[in-house]
Amino acid sequence: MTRFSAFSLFSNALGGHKDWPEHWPDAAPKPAYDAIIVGGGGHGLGAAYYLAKRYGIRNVAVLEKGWIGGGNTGRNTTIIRSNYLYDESAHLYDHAVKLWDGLSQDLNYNTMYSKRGVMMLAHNVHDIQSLKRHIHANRLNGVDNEWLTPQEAKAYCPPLNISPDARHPVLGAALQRRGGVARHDTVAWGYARAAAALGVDIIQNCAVTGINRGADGAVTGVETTRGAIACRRVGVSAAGHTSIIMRMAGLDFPLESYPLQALVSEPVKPVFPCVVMSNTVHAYISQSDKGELVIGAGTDQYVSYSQRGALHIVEHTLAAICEIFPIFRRMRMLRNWGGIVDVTPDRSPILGKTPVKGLYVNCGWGTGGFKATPGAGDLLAYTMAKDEPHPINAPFNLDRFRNGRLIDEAAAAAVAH
Ligand code: FAD
Ligand code: PYC
Repeated sequence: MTRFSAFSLFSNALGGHKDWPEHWPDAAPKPAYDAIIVGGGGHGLGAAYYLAKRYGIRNVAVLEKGWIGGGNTGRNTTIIRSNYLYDESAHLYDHAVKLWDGLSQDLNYNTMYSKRGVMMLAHNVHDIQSLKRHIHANRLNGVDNEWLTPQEAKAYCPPLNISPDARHPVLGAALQRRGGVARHDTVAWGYARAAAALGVDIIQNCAVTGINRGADGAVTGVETTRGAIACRRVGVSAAGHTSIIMRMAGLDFPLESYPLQALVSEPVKPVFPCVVMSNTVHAYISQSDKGELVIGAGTDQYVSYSQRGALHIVEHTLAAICEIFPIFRRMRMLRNWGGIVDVTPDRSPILGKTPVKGLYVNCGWGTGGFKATPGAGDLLAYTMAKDEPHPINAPFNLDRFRNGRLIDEAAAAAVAH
């Protein structure tokens, strides 16, 4: 039934954990866990690991409806960077980039994080102004980012076509040298193995179908496809599906779910030394250690929960890639796939407490949450352990959609929204 049975231990649930809170309602089942995380992606597994490692909360279960890492964590193009415009975002994403740095050592698992540089292309005057604004804002926040002329961009990435009569002329580029890529599934596996070693139960093929609440409205546990589990602290980290789960607790979330797709080419020898993103034509590309060109497209224009995107979206992406890198025109594509991303109105995540006591949320990372994986896990763990947000994630609260303190990062990604 489970693919990784070593992780799938119900030991805590069956063993009858003794330390339930004193004020637990008599009629309610005693809590089996000190904390439950819904969603076994990198963020959820990371949160479980940090709960155990940093706060000694080891009696934790991660409930995953499919298999760990089978969601967006295993479907993305793995771009890691922190060149976001606003102060709040720079702090958030740079916190994650700093954690990526020591992650392989921390987990004793090679995440294959490679700081090969992320270059964002400018094709018109607006791009130049916008990218330079990002560069200045980033540097004020201590985040590295620098401007390159077209010739410097080509020297950094030789396959780039900088001919002035190209269809998408390159007028310059912003380069974050600390940016790069990692190997997506290693992150899920690394966190899972390290969390399991600290006592966390990872339960696959176990979808959460309901959130139980007591007379005072606080969380008392979850209903799942494998039975009810009592717990007073539940963190939801179920990218793409958050609004469905929040509705189980009577909450409406400002999220829309869209398919986002990517594809890889046949493997070739090393030819592409960095990551290139074009925000204007919605295309991004790198080369994996297996040799495949990893190419990402934009989101579909319609909401959907299907894990595949519309064909005309990838056609547009491939046309743009072939114009910018004519060297790749004869490459064959091997496979493509999609994930479901949940997007907020300001394209920034929601990470913190919810109006329901004991219910915490990490969502809305949209097209850009892989880079945030260690940071999101770390901050969700902090918020759940202390029942208050860390200063880094405090601005990313739900209230901002009521009080208007939005953090609009719509220009931060190369992905069409
Ligand atoms: P997931 O890995 O999706 O984990 C959530 C888990 O919740 C899933 O495994 C799901 O099965 C589970 N779940 C859902 N409902 C339930 C339920 N009811 N009960 C139990 N479990 C449930 N980000 C970047 O930073 N850089 C990129 O280059 C990048 N490229 C992308 C390209 C594509 C094609 C896609 C789809 C996304 C991309 N992203 C990128 C975004 C990034 O992948 C996500 O933001 C990130 O991986 C989210 O991680 P997660 O752990 O929150 O989600
Ligand atoms: O956020 O860097 C990013 C990204 C690249 C592709 C999809 N998201």
